[in-house]
Amino acid sequence: MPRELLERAYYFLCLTRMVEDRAAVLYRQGKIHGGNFSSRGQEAISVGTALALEPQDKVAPMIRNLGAVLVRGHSPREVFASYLARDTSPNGGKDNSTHFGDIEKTGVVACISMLGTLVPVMAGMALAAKLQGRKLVTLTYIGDGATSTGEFHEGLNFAAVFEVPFVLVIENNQYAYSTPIEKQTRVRPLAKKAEAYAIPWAIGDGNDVQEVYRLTKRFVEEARRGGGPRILEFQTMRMRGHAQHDDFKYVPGELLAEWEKKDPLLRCEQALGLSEKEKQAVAARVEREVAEAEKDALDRPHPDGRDAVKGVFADDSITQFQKWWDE
Ligand SMILES: Cc1ncc(C[n+]2csc(CCOP(=O)(O)OP(=O)(O)O)c2C)c(N)n1
Repeated sequence: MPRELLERAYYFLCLTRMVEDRAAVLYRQGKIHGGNFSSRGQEAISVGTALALEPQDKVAPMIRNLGAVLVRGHSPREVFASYLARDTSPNGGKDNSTHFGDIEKTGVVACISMLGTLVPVMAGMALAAKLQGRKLVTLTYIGDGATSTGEFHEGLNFAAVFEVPFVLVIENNQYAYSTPIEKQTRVRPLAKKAEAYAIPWAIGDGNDVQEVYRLTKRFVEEARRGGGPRILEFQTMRMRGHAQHDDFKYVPGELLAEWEKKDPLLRCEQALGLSEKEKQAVAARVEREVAEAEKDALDRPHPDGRDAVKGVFADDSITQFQKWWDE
């Protein structure tokens, strides 16, 4: 990666980690309800892949892809407003996680919780783009566990048959909730599943942002030139529980210690050769931005209950609901 881009990657790696660390604190303070997820240890996959896309491309994040959401231009303000369900939340406070996007402005297609579903959705979007003659590529992510779902296979078969410009990124973080990969599938590497559909694949080090960027860029450009879909598998480790409620005691401590040494932020710092002073300067900038965003969200009220069905049902249902609410 050119130095300037690598510096940008480092900034987004730090920003992702700090936003998630602060969200975890807010969750523990009882200010965030529902789920609160962390991509700690795998931030380089979200950041490296998103940086390899062009502005017209579309990306659909899952719960461990905050880095991609931030790189594409959503602000920490929006993230905190969403987590804290404030009136400024992009989803109107309906979901207190990162299930939001803006297909036109940032090219982010909102996360769908049902595992595997984004594969056919993004393959379909790629087909639409192809039919319209638009040179855009779609990309989404999937965990090791979700490569066992039916939609993963159906979506890939569809993408291969119609030769659509779609890239699927498998994040092999070793565990799906408490299920280790050995109990999930016999196929190694996971990306080899692509061969069932004659899709080219590659594997890479998910904790090295430069490798993630390089491989993604290559596959995205091949897909853009009409080569059809591509699958990338990145090896990494989930360094936290499935969500905040999960103490992940089922993960051996030695395994975590081994991966801690391969921390993607550390690797990026080493690649850039940053001095202590330079690291502190980035940390101070990120800290300030995150603190401002958090305060901004906490200062906002929750949304008006009247708007609960806005964006969910057709307009006349909204009017009926609001009439009922007012009565
Ligand atoms: C179809 C479907 N089945 C089950 C779930 C519940 N669920 C949510 S996350 C998860 C584990 C996912 O593991 P993996 O795909 O490896 O991704 P990771 O959480 O490790 O990033 C499960 C079982 C779901 N959301 N959708």
